[in-house]
Amino acid sequence: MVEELEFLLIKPDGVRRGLVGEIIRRLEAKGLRITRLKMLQLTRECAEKLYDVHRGKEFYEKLVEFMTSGPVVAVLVEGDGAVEVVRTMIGPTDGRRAPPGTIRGDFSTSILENVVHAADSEERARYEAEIAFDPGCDAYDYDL
Ligand code: 3AN
Repeated sequence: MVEELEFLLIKPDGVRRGLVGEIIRRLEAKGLRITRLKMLQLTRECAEKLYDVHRGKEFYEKLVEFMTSGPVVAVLVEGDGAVEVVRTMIGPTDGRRAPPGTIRGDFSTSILENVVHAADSEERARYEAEIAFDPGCDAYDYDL
């Protein structure tokens, strides 16, 4: 295995349901190093860039709508074989089919609202992290 970088996004349902701490706890407990962390609300343009590979699919519009419906948390981690490790930890796309012990298996019964996103390669992780950590992609409106 080689040292890798992996990008995750805790989706609006994960944030709304108060699962941010639980997900970060699991990543740290596994031994991954968190190197960047940010809460943001994706602009529509940036959500579309993030999901460019799904443009044209029947669920695309619903997906973009959902991903812009509330704040998300962007997480960059590093570790040995991080892409495969994280993809295994989150489980398959459909929460109904994801095995117990995986994040989706433990917290989701939906194929759309499945708590967390993770890049499927290091190259994608870099592409997606550039979007999520770009200040121009953040429409989060909050008062201190
Ligand atoms: P994964 O996130 O497991 O890599 P992808 O890349 O195939 O899955 O899909 C990206 C996101 O699109 C999923 N996380 C999910 O929110 C949504 N999605 C995928 N397939 C469907 C579907 N058939 N119906 C609704 N939403 C879907």
